Amino acid sequence: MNVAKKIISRHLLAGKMEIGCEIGLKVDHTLTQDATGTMAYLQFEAMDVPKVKTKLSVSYVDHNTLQSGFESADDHKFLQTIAEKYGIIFSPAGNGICHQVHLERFGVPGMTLLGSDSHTSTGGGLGMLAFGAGGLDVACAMAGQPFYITMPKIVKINLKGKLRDWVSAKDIILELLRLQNVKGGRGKIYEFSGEGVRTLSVPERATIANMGTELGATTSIFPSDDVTKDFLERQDRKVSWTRIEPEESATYDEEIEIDLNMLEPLIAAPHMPDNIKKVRDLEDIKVNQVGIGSCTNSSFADMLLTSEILKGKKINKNVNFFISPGSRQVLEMLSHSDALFNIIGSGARILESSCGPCIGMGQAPESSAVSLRTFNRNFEGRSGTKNAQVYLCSPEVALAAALTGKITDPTRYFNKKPSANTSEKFFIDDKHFQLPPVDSSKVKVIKGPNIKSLNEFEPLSNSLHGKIVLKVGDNISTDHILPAGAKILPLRSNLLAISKYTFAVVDKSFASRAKSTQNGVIVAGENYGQGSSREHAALAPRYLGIKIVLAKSFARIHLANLINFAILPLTFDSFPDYNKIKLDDEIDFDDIRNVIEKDKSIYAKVNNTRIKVNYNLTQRQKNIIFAGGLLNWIKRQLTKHKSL
Ligand code: MIC
Ligand code: SF4
Repeated sequence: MNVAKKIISRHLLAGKMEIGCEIGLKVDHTLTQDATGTMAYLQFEAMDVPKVKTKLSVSYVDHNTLQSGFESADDHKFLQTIAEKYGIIFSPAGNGICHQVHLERFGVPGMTLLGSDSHTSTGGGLGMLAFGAGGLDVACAMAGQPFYITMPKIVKINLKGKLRDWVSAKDIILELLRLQNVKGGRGKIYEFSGEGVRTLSVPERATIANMGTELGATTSIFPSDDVTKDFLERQDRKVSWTRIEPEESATYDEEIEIDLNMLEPLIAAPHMPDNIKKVRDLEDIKVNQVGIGSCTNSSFADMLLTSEILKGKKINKNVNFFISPGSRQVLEMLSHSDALFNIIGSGARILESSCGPCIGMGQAPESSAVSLRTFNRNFEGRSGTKNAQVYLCSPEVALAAALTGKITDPTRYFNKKPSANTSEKFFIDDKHFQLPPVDSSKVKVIKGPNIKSLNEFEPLSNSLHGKIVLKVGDNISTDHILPAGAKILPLRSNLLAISKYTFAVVDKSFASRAKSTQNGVIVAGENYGQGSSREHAALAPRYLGIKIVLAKSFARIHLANLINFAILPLTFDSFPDYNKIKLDDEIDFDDIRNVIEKDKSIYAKVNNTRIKVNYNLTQRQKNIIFAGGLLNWIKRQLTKHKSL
């Protein structure tokens, strides 16, 4: 067996390890972050389970840390108190970005991790089988339910050779994005293997596993080997280590080879992570802003490299340069040496250890600015400035641009790479994690006025007379469906308020139009819902009356979120039919519930033609849709269980 199958087989609760079959996995760890966490814990609370049933659950505060009003601070207080009540570790604002901190202090090779954030896959850098999911799926896992996925193909990424100086782990994942694109990873787990793996540290592996999400992959994973052991030893967590490597005779469903010696610095140009170019082909484009941070590139090694390069130098006067270290540990270690001094002295702006600019929480670039970021997503408008040109790159490329003021190939600009010593023991300071009390009977959960109760949705009706309220193209991300940013993120606990921003960047009148239509249908192209795990991108449309999304294809997490909130995901049987439908068309689905129950074909009536549409739902998923969503269904299951 390969590494992925070894871990799947040890966690398999339902289904068979056959490609395309639905499998249910036991979840060992969960993580939430504050932007998705409030909803997830409200849902968990509604399940009426006294304590979480996982081995470990951590609630991180890292996204909404700007606190420009009372809303986010209230959310954080709610998260702190509900964590105490249900046996969850609370990691307050300032501790760092969930994925970086989980890797440092909690991750265990061979275990499963489910997180209400799409980049939970970062744990794959440590040999965890780690998935991003909607908050409701995470709530179910905390209640002891299996996590369901479709058994993916396991693709071996065979890394040969060794990276040259100034070429980095980020370039490996950008190369994979060049080869496979933002939908190439759907239905796949990327398992990294080969001699090149041994040359990559755990943080470098984490950078790669993190951005596997941009390929649409189910997840990405590395073996747990001597490099992993060394990392855990230096984190004072040797006991967590076990060796997990593929068997000699391990087989894979596909294989891709990447020769690390041949790689050169790459960059993702606006506005998609797969719009990959060679840095040397874009040289001389003027740069206005550079940022180093986010869960992709904010490790101690990334920051130390930044310090070594910036030592005694000055950032170009036309560049606004900021860093956000990934965790308190990283920041504390930088401050123990001259490293932070070098960075500050270069003219850098030092931001909090949080997601910050990656999710549009500050540092919006100037109009039409070129911004180079070491992040993982560059969807249009995500930075907070609609016409900004955001590029994704390695810290090496970012630093070259910060010094020269233009896109610059670091292999040609810099001399020998400085040897940054990252082999020392990490600085361990766990006192800022808040452990739940053994007896939580007196804990009072505090809910501020912005935290509204959950909405109930009615089950799918027998027939649906709908209207097309939106028609969009390929690769629509959840940032298009429900944008983030400093203004909208604080409304994540208030569905009524946040739903007004649904599709705001695509069509400002969408929300009011959909609400007045009620039986709204959205028509979309391929890979609908790529990107983040935010279930609000399904919840808000559902709240506005959307009952069906008819697309050419869907992204994994969003598809699950649609089902969880009883929006029926349908696909075109024949892609040219997409062209037969336009905005405001009436669309009829006769006897649809019955048809799905009996596994018959669905035909939609639109513009006097019949269009065949497909659904690919397991019995479990049908039950969820028929029940009006996962929460209704799970509550029924748990009640049944209790009364037995
Ligand atoms: C993101 O990077 O888009 C986010 C913000 O981390 C999201 C989660 C969210 O929308 O709260 C994600 O990646 O899942
Ligand atoms: Fe935070 Fe950005 Fe990572 Fe999302 S991608 S978890 S917003 S740092």
